[in-house]
Amino acid sequence: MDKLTKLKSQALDELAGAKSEDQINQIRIKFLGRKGLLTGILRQMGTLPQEQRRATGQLANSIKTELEAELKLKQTHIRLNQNRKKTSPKLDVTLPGRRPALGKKHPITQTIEEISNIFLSLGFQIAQGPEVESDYYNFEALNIPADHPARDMHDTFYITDKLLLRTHTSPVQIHVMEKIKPPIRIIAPGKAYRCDADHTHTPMFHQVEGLLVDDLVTFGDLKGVLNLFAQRMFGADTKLRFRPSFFPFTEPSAEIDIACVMCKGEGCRVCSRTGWLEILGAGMVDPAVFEKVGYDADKYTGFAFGMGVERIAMLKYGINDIRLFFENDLRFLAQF
Ligand code: 2NM
Repeated sequence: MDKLTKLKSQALDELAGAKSEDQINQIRIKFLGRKGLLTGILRQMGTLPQEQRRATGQLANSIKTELEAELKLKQTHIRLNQNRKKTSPKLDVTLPGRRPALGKKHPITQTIEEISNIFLSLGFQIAQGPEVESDYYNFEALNIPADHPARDMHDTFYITDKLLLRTHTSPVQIHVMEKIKPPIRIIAPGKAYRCDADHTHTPMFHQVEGLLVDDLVTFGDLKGVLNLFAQRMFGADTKLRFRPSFFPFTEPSAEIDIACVMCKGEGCRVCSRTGWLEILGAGMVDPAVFEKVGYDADKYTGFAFGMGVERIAMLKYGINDIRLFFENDLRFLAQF
């Protein structure tokens, strides 16, 4: 029995030092194999005196069971370790980190900022106002009385009979003129709403409107400012065309075209074979508007203009459907 206990601790010692499956197998063979040390002792049981056989046999068997279990456990550990080494990648701390995918500004936001920066560089300031307006600020103060035919053009979203979603950002200019005296140089970028929807109209769209009021402001000043704007926005060789038009809030009024960005004035599908694309409406502020805000119409003159941001972006980037701006398809947005 003494020999058995020693054999057991010898086996466990050797097992503790084993580093590979191969070594474990060697130990298994050495102690439990057909010619193994423990097997040898079990074979000699018959030579023991009758009274010692039972206890010795029990001890030998329990040691055999224990060793088998220890061998198996050690083998499992070694296998786990090998797998870990195989699957865990080597860490190269000198590699650059993974760059996160960066988002960017929506093309309409980019266009608003581009337009705004041009006017900011000319000394205009940015003005903002509410999107829910009263009938007075959206229409009445802009010389569009209740029975005026221009109201039909606006496809207004009414909230109550006096409250509405602004159909243009012009009411912002009225708020500013009520608050401060000339000289005024502002632009009002923002959302406008009209009940209209097709490939060139969405119920919500963006505008940038501008207003400059001072003494001795002329239509020539308007032409100079808009020329400079168009050349910064569409390129230094951009030519403008002023066509007579009508707005209730300006007199005289004009619609302004640039030579078609697609065909350079040759005539194509984009410009309906005219060679021109409308980008702006503008004019000299009607004295009736000045009277509404309490400006002396004999003392001051001013010009105002307005443009649709989606329209500008569509012309600049050659986009044929305004709805692309509102679908938020990353395949479209990621191109800007
Ligand atoms: C346009 C065209 C022409 C305009 C006029 C005013 C105001 F408030 F000063 F009278 N703001 N914006 C204006 C003038 C807007 O958009 C096509």
